[in-house]
Amino acid sequence: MQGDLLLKYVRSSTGRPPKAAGPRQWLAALVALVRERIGEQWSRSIGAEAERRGKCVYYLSMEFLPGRLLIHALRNLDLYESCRETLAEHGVDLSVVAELEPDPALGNGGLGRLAACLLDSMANLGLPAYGYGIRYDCGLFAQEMVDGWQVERPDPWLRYGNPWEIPRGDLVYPVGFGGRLVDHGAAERPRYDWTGSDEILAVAYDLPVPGFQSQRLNTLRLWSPGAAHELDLRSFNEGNHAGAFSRKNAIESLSQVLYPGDASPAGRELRFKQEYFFVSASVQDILRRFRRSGRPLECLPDDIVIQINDTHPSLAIAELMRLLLDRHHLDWEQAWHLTRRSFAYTNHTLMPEALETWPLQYFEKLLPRHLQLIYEINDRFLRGVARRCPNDGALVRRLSLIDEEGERRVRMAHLAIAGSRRVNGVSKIHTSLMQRTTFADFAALFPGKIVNVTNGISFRRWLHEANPELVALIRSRIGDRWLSQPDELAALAPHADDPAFRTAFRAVKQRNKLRLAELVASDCGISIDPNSLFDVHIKRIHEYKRQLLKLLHVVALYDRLRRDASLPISRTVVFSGKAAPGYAMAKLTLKLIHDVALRVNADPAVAGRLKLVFIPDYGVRKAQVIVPAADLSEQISTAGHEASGTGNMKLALNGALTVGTLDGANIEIREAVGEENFFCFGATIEEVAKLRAEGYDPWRHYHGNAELRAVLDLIASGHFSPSAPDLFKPVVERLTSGGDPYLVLADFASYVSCQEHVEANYLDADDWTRRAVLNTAGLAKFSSDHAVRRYAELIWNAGAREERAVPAFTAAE
Ligand code: 26Q
Repeated sequence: MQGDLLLKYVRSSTGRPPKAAGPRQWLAALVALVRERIGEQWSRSIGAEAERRGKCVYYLSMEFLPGRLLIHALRNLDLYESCRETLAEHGVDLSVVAELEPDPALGNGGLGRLAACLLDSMANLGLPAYGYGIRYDCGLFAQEMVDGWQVERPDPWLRYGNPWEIPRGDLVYPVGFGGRLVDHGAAERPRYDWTGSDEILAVAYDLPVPGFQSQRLNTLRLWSPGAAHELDLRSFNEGNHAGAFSRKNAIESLSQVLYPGDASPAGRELRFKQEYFFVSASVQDILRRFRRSGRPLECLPDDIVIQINDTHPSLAIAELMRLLLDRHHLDWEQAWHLTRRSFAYTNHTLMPEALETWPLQYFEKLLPRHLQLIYEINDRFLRGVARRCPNDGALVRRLSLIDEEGERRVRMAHLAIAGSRRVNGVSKIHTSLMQRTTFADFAALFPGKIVNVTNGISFRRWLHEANPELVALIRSRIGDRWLSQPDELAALAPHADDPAFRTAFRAVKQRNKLRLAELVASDCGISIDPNSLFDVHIKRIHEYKRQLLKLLHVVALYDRLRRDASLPISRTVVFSGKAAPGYAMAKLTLKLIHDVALRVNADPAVAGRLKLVFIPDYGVRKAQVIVPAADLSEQISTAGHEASGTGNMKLALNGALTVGTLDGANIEIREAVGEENFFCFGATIEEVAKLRAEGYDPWRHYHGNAELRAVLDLIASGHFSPSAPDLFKPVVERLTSGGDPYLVLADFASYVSCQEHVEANYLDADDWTRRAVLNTAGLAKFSSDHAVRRYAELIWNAGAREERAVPAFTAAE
């Protein structure tokens, strides 16, 4: 039946008979089939009827990493098997067709993938929601490795168009920059007009967000500077060709790349403009939809909530104030009351260099009205602080929205906290650090405002789609309700004690390992042993995530094997991840991984018992192959630095055991799966703080640990870079004379001895599998469905459809 329909779509959407169709035509037909199935749902979901029934959540994010949609949608709609069979009958492999779909890599890492998982869960729970972001022409760069050096290439994911998107020529908003302010009001009641600004247009493009077997289909709305792409014809006709083109280029640059180079002032200014561009269009769109409901503005916070994903969209707070004051002519108190109750802010990092601030200069030049509003917000806020804590000038300076030291800057996190109903951290420990350290003054001022919602992941994407064999096995034991009710995955735990189940579980893992081995063979030209321990470190390359600690361990094992070839080691270490283009130490780390791999993999003394591979161009697609195949998940950040982590959840869900520090969500994962099923090592947050306070000296570890010294000396000696013996000296210096800011040397001994434990445990394959099953079952509560329920209860005051009967959500203020 579905098969016939599919054949019909091949003809109607490609103009070819099925026997003449190539993979691109099959892709078009499959998309048409899915679109037809979800189109009806979609129009019902966005109809006014559906929206009136629930509070609408607007999720604003500079990043989205939704991954490909075809297989996800086919599985959600239960069409996967029938379509696979129809294609097979025509000699076509569905997985080959699926590879042709562009992967919207519109994000860097965790924050963007979290946005996608939360949207998935909101659709699954029937909660009306829109994601808002930018339709970047080039998403995150594609990573190529040339002799071990990262080379960034543009990823023009829209080259052949995006089969899923719907351009919304009817949704276009003007967004202004620059200009000046004119006061129109009377002296006691000023009213400002922001005039003369350079206006560009934002055009909406919609992508569907289907839920699992649910009636609800949500929308990811991405903004593009659309109609403004037109050349300025008048200027062109007047002979100003260069001027007309340069304006066109300036406008288009707004959505050209995600994270334009942060090193130059031009790059920073462009990023600032991107933030305002998408935020202004989104807030205008939100108000338009709200106005259409016919409800009075006072009801705004009852009907909507705007969740801002880190501070990048926090200009939305000033933008809503501007629209309420200047367009809808509310007075300040009303406007501020509505604004503060409409926003909520999620913090994703406490690292000082990642806390966003913008120079006042940018506001003066580009957003003068918003600067004025931020001054006013700050003035009123600080007067309130002074009333409550008189004579504490230091406190006022610490809380101010403006950092007065040096070049004056707006502290975006302070704006976000002041303008939100709730602020949340993304793991228990991260939230507690927010309350006790970075935002302690705010926590004291607004008790109860900073709350915790530990991150979660979509089980549909990270199990159902990534690991279908494991899903079939789980279904055979506990059915499939857990796909829509993930908490029920916990019912798998007793099966860990069933030897037959363990055997089957291990066989699935083995097949997934073979699949990864194929990827490694094709991507890296290296053959790896699927019977070895697959030890996986996959995430952005950053010093705090400590790829170097893993690498020192590899070099230590290598050195041991060189001395004693009979050691019972059998391990494949897999790295994957991208470095920020301007982050020299991260890039040098990649080169070191590459050079160590060359040496280790070729050394006859190692005899293949230790392999090191780096899989290039990490992203959602590669993750979906690596994650199901991992035995060991490396979550080894310096305690206190990883806000949560979500890769840790994906790997444990797929039956990897974790070796990890007590950081971020690792702590909660360890609690959930049982301490005995988690390999914990390293300094705790308190110990890290103490070490630093005492004046941490990496040399002490260098001199006190012979193996560590040998490892560092080997790297510094040029052993891995014979043609450029000094190449890796900066790495070794960073870890020694450079002060080792992320305490790699301090944790080395503890890490190596923990890994000995891992090694010994892995020898008992059956018991390892038992513990792997307990990891899968224990991850039940790290589903993003669970996280969304918590957001709904604690922050949004919104019930998912099925829960709306539950009374008494307390108002969040
Ligand atoms: C800041 C200032 C100027 C320019 C860019 C930025 C910037 C951009 C992106 C700062 C941070 C980010 C991204 C942060 C991020 O992805 N954080 C991760 O979020 C995950 C989801 O909550 C967590 O699991 C990770 O622990 C956290 O690192």
